[in-house]
Amino acid sequence: MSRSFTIAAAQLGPIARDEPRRAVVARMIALLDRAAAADCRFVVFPEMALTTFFPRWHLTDPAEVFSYFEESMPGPETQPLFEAARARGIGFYLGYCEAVAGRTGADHLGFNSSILVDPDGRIVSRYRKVHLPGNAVPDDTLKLQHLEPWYFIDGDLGFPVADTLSGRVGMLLCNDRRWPEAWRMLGLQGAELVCLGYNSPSQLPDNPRQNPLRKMHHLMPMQAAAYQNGLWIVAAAKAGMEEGCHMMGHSCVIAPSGEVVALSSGDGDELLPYRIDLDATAEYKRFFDFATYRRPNAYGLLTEPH
Ligand code: CDT
Repeated sequence: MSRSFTIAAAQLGPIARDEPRRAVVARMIALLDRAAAADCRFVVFPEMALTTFFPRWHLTDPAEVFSYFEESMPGPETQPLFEAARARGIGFYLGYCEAVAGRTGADHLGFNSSILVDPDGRIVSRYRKVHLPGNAVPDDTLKLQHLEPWYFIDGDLGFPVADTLSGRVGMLLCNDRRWPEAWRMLGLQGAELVCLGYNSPSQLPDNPRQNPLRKMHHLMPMQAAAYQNGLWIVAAAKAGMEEGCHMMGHSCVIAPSGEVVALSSGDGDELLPYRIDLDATAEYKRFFDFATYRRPNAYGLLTEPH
C-alpha cells in the first residue's frame, strides 16, 4: 500500500440540539460520497461529531446528558457510517462521547473520545481526551460556559499511535492541540500523521481580547507541532452558528514543514481533500533527530506536578 494517498478533513456545519443521530450520520455519509469521488483513503470527522456541543450548557436533566453519549461503537445508529465507509474503502477518525457503564447523574458520564477506523472497517485505535478545557463545576456567572471537566472523565489511555494507512497514526482532540506535550508524546512514538477533531468557539466572550487572535491561536500551535515533530496534521472543525454559538471553521491540513497546505473556506459541511506523502516526514524527523539531540535529562520539570 502506497504511503502517498489522499486524505480529507470532513468538516461539519452546525448540529442542532434536537438533530437526530441518523440525520447527522446521513450528512457524514454524504461527505463520504464526496470523499470517494475525490479518491480519498481516509477522512477526519470533528470532535463530538454526532451531536451538538452540549458542554456549552449546564444541563441538569440526566436523560438529556446521557442522550449525547454512545453506549457502544459502532452502535445501532452509527453502524451505517461504518458500513458506508467500508463499502467505499475509506477509513475514518471519529470523535464522540463514550459512555462508561454504571455511571448515573448528569456529570462525569464518560470520556470525550475518538477512534481510528481502517479502510476495512476495523477500529484500530482509541483515544480519550487528556486536556479537558473549561470549568470543572458549573459557573452561571460566565457568559459562555465550557463544562468539559464537569461532563467528562480525564482520558486514561495516554497518547496511542497505531500502525495503519502504511504509517504511524496518532489522534488528539481539540484543546490538546494547544499543548506541546501532547504532540511530543506522539512525535516520540514516531507519529507521521495526527488526526484531530475540534469544537472551538470563534469568540470567547469572557476573554474578548483573544477574539481577534482566535484563528492564529488555532493554527500556530499546530504549525509548530507539525514542524517540531515532523508530521502531517489533518484537523476537522465543527463550524458555523450552532445553537447561538459561532464555531470556528478553518479545518486544515498542515505539512511536516509547518505550512498550512489546505484550509476550509465555509461554515458548513465541507470536504477538504489533500494528497499527502508520509515519506515527506523523514526530512524533518532527520533534521530534529530526537535520538541525537534531545536532552531528556534537562526536562525533568516537564513531568513533575506543579
Ligand atoms: N472542545 C474544546 O476543547 N474546545 C476548546 C475551547 C476552549 S475555551 C474554554 C478549544 O481549545 O478550542
